[in-house]
Amino acid sequence: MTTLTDAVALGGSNEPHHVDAAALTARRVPGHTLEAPFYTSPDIFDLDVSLIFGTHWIFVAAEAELPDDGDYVTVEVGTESVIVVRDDDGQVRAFRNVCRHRGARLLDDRCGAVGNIVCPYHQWTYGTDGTLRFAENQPATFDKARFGLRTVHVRTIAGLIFICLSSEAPSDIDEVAATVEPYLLPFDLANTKVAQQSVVIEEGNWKLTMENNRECHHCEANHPALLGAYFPFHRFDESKIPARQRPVFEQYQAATSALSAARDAIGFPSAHIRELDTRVTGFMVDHMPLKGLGASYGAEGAPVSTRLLGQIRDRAFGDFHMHWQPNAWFHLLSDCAVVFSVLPVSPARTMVRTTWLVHRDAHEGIDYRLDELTHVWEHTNAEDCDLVERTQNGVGDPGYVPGPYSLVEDDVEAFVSWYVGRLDAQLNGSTVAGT
Ligand code: 3BY
Ligand code: FES
Ligand code: FE
Repeated sequence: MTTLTDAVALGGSNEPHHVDAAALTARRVPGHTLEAPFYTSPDIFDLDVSLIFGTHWIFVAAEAELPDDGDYVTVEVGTESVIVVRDDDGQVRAFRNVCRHRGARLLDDRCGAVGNIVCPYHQWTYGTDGTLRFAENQPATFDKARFGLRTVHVRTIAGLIFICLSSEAPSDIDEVAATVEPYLLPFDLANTKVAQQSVVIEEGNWKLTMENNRECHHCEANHPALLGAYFPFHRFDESKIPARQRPVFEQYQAATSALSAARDAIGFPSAHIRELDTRVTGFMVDHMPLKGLGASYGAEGAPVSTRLLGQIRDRAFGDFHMHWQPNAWFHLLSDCAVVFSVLPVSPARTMVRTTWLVHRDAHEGIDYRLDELTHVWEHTNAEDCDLVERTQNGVGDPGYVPGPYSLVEDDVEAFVSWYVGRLDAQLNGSTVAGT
């Protein structure tokens, strides 16, 4: 029997337990959820920030969030903060949000616009190209050129901005960009504008947020609004469709054929590419029809904006989506795009930033209504937020043991196996360079 005195001698129950991450990854059982420390331990959280978020390409913003020179967003990953800013020459650049004088945080707001970046402490002043332009009371020998902001790798792909915090970024990004651009460019996201943005803090580990996103097994019971738009069994094996869903499945099959014709009409690529756990920069692209009118997230599949995006000509262009490891998913429709960036806050807190994009010339109240545009994902996000919190509560309970994924949770398994594989590779000191 353990007495209270023993517990205190052992460090007390409130002391953080240090975990052996390498042992945990080594004994992970494929096809099963992770062991509890992956969702609860501060040690694993620190490793996730440094080895997963710190060394991979993470999605942070749409270019439409920075329409003008000097527009910026700040990106917080654990205790790290990055400024993503549009420079005067129109280039998107990224810098550590840390002053080169005595280390003060430079910008506090989540987004804004600057002429220069001025430190609030002693007013060291940096250009949007990161160069130090002004520093008072320095000796004659002071060389401003040595104290520019520290740069962070940044890469835009078809209007989507990705950063990598490590000194050496995975090199397979070129190959991935070349593969996904033919799918993304026809939507011309660079010529969209932000119609709405939401930030939700979920009370759960970031991996639970991602796992939840990677399956629609929970959709029928939890997402009434989403089910107004989505068939709940995209890519399900036909033999697994229950009898009660047969009639809807037949509508899905007809809509899939129509979508294929719409794609062919504009030469849009048709291949479903799934490289979720087979490369350093894991991703997946897929295209599925929508229910009812099949156009967008409006009632009965109705459009949500009068202005079609890019080269899309057929309103019934379904939902093209891209999943990105470790932190993003994207839905591109004929008249809007909804992009999601997930950032870890603490072991049991995660930020989900959702951005709704419409054609740059679409006017609110004339071409689109915000409530119609955002209805599906405002509801879906709130429902997913509850599911993530519910799961965090369960996996943090001493009664939790890992459970098996179902046949329709293969993308959850792919996310987890990518994560475990990448963590393991980094713990063993292998190179981060892409294959
Ligand atoms: O957000 C997603 O992409 C997945 C698929 C549909 C709903 N969801 C959980
Ligand atoms: Fe930024 Fe001194 S810390 S100017
Ligand atoms: Fe969901």
